[in-house]
Amino acid sequence: MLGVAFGVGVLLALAGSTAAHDCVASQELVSKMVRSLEDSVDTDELPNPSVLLALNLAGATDSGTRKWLLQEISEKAVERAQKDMSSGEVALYVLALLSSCQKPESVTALGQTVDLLQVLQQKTDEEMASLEMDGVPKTTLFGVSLDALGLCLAGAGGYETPAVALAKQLLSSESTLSVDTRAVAALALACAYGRTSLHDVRDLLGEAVAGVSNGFLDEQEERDGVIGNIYSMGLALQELEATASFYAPREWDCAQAFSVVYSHDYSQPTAIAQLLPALVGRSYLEAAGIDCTAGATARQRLSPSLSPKLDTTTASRALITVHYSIVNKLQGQHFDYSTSVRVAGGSTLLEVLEAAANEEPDIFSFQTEQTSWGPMVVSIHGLAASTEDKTYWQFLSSGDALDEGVGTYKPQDGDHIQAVFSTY
Ligand code: B12
Repeated sequence: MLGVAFGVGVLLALAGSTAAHDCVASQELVSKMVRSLEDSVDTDELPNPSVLLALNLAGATDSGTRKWLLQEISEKAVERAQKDMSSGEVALYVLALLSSCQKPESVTALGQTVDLLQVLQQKTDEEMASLEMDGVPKTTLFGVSLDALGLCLAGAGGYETPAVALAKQLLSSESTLSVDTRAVAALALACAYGRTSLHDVRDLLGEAVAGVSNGFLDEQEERDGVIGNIYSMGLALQELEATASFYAPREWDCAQAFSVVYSHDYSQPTAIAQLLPALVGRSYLEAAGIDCTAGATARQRLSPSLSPKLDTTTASRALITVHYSIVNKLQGQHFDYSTSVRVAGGSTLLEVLEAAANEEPDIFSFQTEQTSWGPMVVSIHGLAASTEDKTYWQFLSSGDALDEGVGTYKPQDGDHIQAVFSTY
């Protein structure tokens, strides 16, 4: 373990991940975000490893909620890791455990012990086998990036092959990877860069990280501080925090990037959890180097009942009309149905879908699955998304893909929403 701690220290220094600038959010904002993460912890839902990781990186290691979350994560790891968890999920569990100073290679709960690193290595191998055979991973390159980061930070083997594959994808001229994926991939590569002794590999990894960072800096300059969309900013900021030495002597106008996220009120726990580390000048790259004895910021946990979550004004809101279409031109029997529904202004898209399904259940019935980002629509009109075929229901407004899901997006009067069965 000492070796691991030393290795991580070295790679953090190499990657320049200590905040080399003044961009750190106010204590008030950090405390507000920590409270909102703590309040988001719901005993009835699956624990969210991103929340535990963020609380630890923000130094909020003294709360009861955090301890409960850690216990839940250990229990779910023992129960689910080998059964129904994706490689990326296992990787997030590994990062959450590392950031809690727990050994992922020996997670004990409910009278059982599981080696989560071995599970992660095995699942990463499956991702790589699929990537080599079919040109696409079993899940996504975002997942593979988390895998490489988890294995590398844990000091385990098996991170180098995915790191090299990710570097090649990042450097490919045909690459269309999202900002979110590029950010996590670059964090993984920065970790691998600090560990590998092979010069060729190091050069390749360094070139790919520099490419991602410079691409982000260019985009920030061109788009008034925005990199990707408001929800990719958290991971992009973490990447830029962590890779200063890869884009030196170029400098990062972090104040401009921070002003973009300050102007948005993030409410989803996973969005806050991806952003908070960057706001305290840290990144996932530091997950294995946390001082768990220091409860840096003493805080009172607010009772969930004190944080108003429900908008109770629905009844008095004026009605709006939303046009809604469902389109499948991809698989089996093609279809294209449209309707218009009246809902109270300020309703979520989920409420629009429910109204349409209530009016014409034979056509607009749908199913959702609870995820770390809220309800995800997994089936409409009996046609289900499939991870195997890499199909999903994509949501658009007037032809533009939404940057929020049905649980958060609030359509305007006259909005034309389309759900289009698509591939990714
Ligand atoms: C990969 C990915 C997808 C893949 C998931 C494929 C798969 N089966 O693995 C696909 C292409 C299907 C997808 C779809 C969508 N996505 Co997406 N996705 C991601 C990405 C890049 C990584 C998620 C991940 O793998 N996490 C790691 C795993 C281990 O964690 P997990 O919790 O198990 O991940 C699951 C959820 O994240 C879920 N999921 C993925 N995207 C979304 C979006 C929403 C709204 C919900 C509720 C769930 C969800 O799928 C994952 C696998 O089951 C994130 C980026 C990010 N910053 O997190 C965006 C991200 C979560 N997606 C986003 C969006 C907007 C969407 C869409 C709404 C886009 C659209 N216009 O249709 C749709 C969902 C529509 C629906 N049917 O409800 C936003 C969410 C922002 C927000 N505030 O809600 C993100 C943050 C990207 C961004 N910066 O805009 N996505």
